[in-house]
Amino acid sequence: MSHTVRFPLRASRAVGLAAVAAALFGAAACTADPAAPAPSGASADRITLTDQWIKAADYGMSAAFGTLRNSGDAPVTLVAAASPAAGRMEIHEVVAGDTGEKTMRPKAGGLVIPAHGEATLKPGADHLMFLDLTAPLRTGAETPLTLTFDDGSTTVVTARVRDFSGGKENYEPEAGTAHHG
Ligand SMILES: [Cu+2]
Repeated sequence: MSHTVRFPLRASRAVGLAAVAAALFGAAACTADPAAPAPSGASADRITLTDQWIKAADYGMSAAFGTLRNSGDAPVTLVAAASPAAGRMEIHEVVAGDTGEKTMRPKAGGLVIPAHGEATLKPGADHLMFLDLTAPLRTGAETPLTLTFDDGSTTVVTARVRDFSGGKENYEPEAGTAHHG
């Protein structure tokens, strides 16, 4: 008597588990949809970069400059930059070294753009450093710059390469390994 009851129970439980498994895999496939857009962060929407340009260079290092403006009610911090023209990029500041010469180094914590204010990137001061150039930066060429802000949001701008003979700061030796050039 008990046998005839148990078999149908086991069978129906197995079917039930299979149905649950199918439902779980179905849900996982939906959430992993690569076409789903990333949430757009607010910081990137509030920042504009104008008058942007990059110093021409044949190899090694270069730098990008311009004016970052923040239209928002809260400060925004630029935390990273990237470009296909550079193996890697850093946000730099320029400080006076022990002997008075200008030395550049990564800006700790990134570059803050004040609420309803601006941050200027210029030779001899804050700049976006190109390290390990992937190809010569020729005058007149354009390259995209991807800026990443504190909330993870990003914006892409195009910058043109310009001739510029100034801004030859030294690179603080202990700050990195890619200071050749
Ligand atoms: Cu630099």
